[in-house]
Amino acid sequence: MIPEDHPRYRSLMARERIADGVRSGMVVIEGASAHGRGEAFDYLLGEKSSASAKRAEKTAAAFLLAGFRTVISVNGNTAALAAAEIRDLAEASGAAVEINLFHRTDVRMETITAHLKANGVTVLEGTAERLLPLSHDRALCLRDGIYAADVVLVPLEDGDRCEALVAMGKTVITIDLNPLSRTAQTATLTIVDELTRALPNITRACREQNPETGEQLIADHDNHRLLYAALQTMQETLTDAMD
Ligand code: PTJ
Repeated sequence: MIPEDHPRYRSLMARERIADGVRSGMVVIEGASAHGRGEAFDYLLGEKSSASAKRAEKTAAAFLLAGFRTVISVNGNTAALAAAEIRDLAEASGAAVEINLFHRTDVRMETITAHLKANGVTVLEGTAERLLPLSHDRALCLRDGIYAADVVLVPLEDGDRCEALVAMGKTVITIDLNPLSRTAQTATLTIVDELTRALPNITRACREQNPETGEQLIADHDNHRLLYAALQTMQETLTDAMD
């Protein structure tokens, strides 16, 4: 039992959710390692949403609201950490939700689907086909889901699918605490922020944003600038710590 007044309560609770996810079969053991890498980068952000991340989150809302067919792609870590936040974002943005796993098994697909549904998420279901040009199981997706989408949100992604989706002409938004990852470097829009902070910020922007603001955010979007700003924030944290 983690006491609420523990100074690292939020971080420890997230770790608990990942550990529970491993125990229930929702999260793969590799997902626990991915989470630890995220935690390390979050320290460098001061565990808060930077000004550039907040701008990225508003721009993500603009892309999602402007999309013709938008899909939120959910993996094991995302489901374990943020099922309720995914539900709220899907409702606010009108995006569909599809499960896409790197370590795909039928049992994991069923466990994650049940967990999302229990949290009020409507999950796209059907027969997945090998529709993406990838040699692993992330190639499997729904023809009327990720394959047909013009805008896809891929939180905590592992690289080559992001590249493949961009090459297919889709707008790919990622949430990744590591600004140096292949996903972060190749996505159309990279939100360098922690998943459970980023999702509510995007949801709020979807609820509040007017179309003119959205159009302007998309027109001004420059992912290189966002990545540079995230690295600068991390550098400032390190410099301050050394003073
Ligand atoms: O559930 P599966 O089978 O699809 O597998 C999911 C994992 C996460 C194991 C798989 O996608 C993977 O190996 O991912 P990577 O390559 O480790 O990339 C995950 C990225 O997410 C890393 O760059 C982490 O820094 C980042 N990350 C981890 N936790 C968070 C995060 N970013 C934002 N918020 C987090 N909570």
